[in-house]
Amino acid sequence: MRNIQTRQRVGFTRNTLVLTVIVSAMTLSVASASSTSQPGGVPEKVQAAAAEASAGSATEVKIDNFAFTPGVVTVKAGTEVTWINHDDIPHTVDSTQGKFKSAALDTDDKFKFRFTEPGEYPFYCRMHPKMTGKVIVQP
Ligand SMILES: [Cu+2]
Repeated sequence: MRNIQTRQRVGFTRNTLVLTVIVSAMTLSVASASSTSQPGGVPEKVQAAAAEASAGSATEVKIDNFAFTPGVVTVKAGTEVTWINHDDIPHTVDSTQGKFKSAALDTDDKFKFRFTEPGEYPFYCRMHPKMTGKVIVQP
């Protein structure tokens, strides 16, 4: 009985030690990660915010399998939207309001348009008029 109790206690102590080592190792790696991530004095959170901001000023619409994806994009005024054709056949991007009109886009071709005025801008493919989409521009 005594022996078992002693063994259990030893086991408990060893587990605690291992746990302590793991926790301190984690603390160390977290500490070193946060210190190496800001060599230029830019905290991670600021970098993430900057990435979000730049993502908001450029948006991509993929043309794939006879569809615009996403079909509806909402962007801030001033955002440049890029359409890229991933299909093996040509498509176009035409504003139904005559605001923009792409050439025939071959595979991997891109068309870009910067939306400066808030509003709704429906578009379609003039080769396949059932392919439609819309850009919503917010102030
Ligand atoms: Cu098309």
